[in-house]
Amino acid sequence: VSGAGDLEGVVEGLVGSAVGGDRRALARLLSIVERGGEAARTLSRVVFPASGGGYSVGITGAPGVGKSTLTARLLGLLRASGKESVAVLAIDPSSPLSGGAILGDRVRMQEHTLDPGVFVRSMASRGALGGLSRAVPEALRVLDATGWPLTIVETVGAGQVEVDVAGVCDTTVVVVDAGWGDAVQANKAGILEIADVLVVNKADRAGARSAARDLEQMLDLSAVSGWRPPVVSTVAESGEGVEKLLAAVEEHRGHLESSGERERARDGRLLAELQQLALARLVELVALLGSSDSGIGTRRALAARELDPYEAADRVLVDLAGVLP
Ligand SMILES: Nc1nc2c(ncn2[C@@H]2O[C@H](COP(=O)(O)OP(=O)(O)OP(=O)(O)O)[C@@H](O)[C@H]2O)c(=O)[nH]1
Ligand SMILES: [Mg+2]
Repeated sequence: VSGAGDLEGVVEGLVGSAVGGDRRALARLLSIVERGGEAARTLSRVVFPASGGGYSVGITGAPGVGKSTLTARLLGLLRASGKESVAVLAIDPSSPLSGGAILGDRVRMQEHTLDPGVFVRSMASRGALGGLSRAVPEALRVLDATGWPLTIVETVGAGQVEVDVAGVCDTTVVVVDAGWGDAVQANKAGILEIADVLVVNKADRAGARSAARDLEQMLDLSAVSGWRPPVVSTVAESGEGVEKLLAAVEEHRGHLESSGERERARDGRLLAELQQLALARLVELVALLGSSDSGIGTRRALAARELDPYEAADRVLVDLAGVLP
């Protein structure tokens, strides 16, 4: 790829192929999103106008609680109803070295890989600016714009990254398991606050009932107004309770759509994205100013006590207006 026009042509070609059902083209587009940079910006510009109608369901929770097994069950149910095609993004926020877990997910999804109505892809952070919290909403828009009206996002782990990533979905499902002794920890990580649906998986094990009871009590205490997250018990291994989970997700979707909350939340997420991007750009530009003539002038004036730090900061911001394209 030599020039900007070429880049745009290549990206548009890939998008066209992906819309036509070419999975390798779609996979390449998602690699572009993962890598970030100029190609990702071009891709964002190409797909954005055609995105916005898709629905996303985030599934998050501590390692090993059964997210992939649940996801595979949900895929089975959704595809059996034959309604729409479903994409799955498996997100690994940890280092690329932990690729084993992702491979496990692929194996688990294998029964669905021959279904043309299912697309499964894992994404890892490649250290790009903003990392996964930038890449995931972009990946969702690419899927949305290329004909995938529903995406399930599985996030491994239980930290701030998961909260951020799960927060970009329309409906967030938080999974705990029956042996749940870390209620307080999950609460600390803010993971319960982002839940639209709560799942106690491995309900075939001792402790499932008390885990569900604990969750209900926490919900009682948190005095939510509006939507109260339902608590669903499942045995992902056997499929028990998964219909109820799907019904709870659909009920939440119905609630979002009838209350107008879906658009409000989506606009709010776009605003947050804009703020993040603008801030990251600003940090870059301010750092660049240090070596520019006007930046050096401002620093001299500061050192000479001709400007105080507030005035110097204002001058830096005014100078930026001249730097921006
Ligand atoms: N007993 C029991 N085991 C389950 C159930 N659901 C999943 N498992 C098992 O729990 C283990 C982890 O399941 P996964 O679906 O890979 O869990 P995960 O949350 O996707 O794990 P990571 O992606 O590694 O965080 C596997 O050995 C599953 O077979 C269940 O309902 N009951
Ligand atoms: Mg998994």
